[in-house]
Amino acid sequence: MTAPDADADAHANAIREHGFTVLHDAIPAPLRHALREALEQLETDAGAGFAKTRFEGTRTVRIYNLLARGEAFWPVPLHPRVLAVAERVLDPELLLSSLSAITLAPGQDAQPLHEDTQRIPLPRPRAPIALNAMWALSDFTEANGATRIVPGSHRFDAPPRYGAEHPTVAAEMPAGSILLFDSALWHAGGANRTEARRWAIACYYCVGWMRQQENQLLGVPGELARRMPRRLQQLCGWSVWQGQYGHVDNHDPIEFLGGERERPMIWDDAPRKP
Ligand SMILES: O=C(O)CCC(=O)C(=O)O
Repeated sequence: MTAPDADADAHANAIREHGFTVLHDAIPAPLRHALREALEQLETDAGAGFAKTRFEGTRTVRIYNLLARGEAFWPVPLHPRVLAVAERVLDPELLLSSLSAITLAPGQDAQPLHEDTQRIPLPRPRAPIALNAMWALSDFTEANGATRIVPGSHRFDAPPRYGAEHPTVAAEMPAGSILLFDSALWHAGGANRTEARRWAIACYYCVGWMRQQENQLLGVPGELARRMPRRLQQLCGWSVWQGQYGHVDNHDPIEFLGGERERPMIWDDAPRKP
């Protein structure tokens, strides 16, 4: 059961209707600064360079698997306002599909138009199965590459032809905002025509019965996962969806981190045959 929350209901309805919504003043300034510092440090430590594909952006620094790269990133998937909306739109037992930094440098071209679930062989339009939360760690402007979206396109009966030309609007928002959108929405990163970088973290959730884009159970070492807040462990997949999917020999994965299973398997509840 999700707790009553009129603000979350309104944002969830906006996503269902328009495909997106923006949470303003959602990232407290100290958290935003801490995230920027952590990313800058990571870039230095890891010597992170530009990605090498047109999709990822050849003047874009992408850092994947952020949960494993520092506790500074742990609050991101747990953001209470975002989670309240995501649980409504997707599933109370949703998963973290991926968590990555997408930093556009000056000169980055526009990304090819796409949607993030376009390989999933389910007919469109459909109920949302994945949701993106784009955290604006700097202002998002048309000029610096704000994510471009096609409002209402989550209802189209097909994904875009990859890289197709189509009218889009720039999801401009001040630093500290979070753009939430149904991953079936046609979208793309914009072109950065300024002299400054566009800083963002993409926090991508999916329904609990879907395979995650990043394999969190392998990507996050057990000794780190053991220290995570329980909700974050669940989001990574240290849990069993509906008491059925994700068990290991009838055990909840959380037991492998030293935790206790929270409920029986679905078949433990099933009426026993006489
Ligand atoms: O950087 C952006 O604004 C969007 C990135 C994106 O859509 C993606 O990489 O899938």
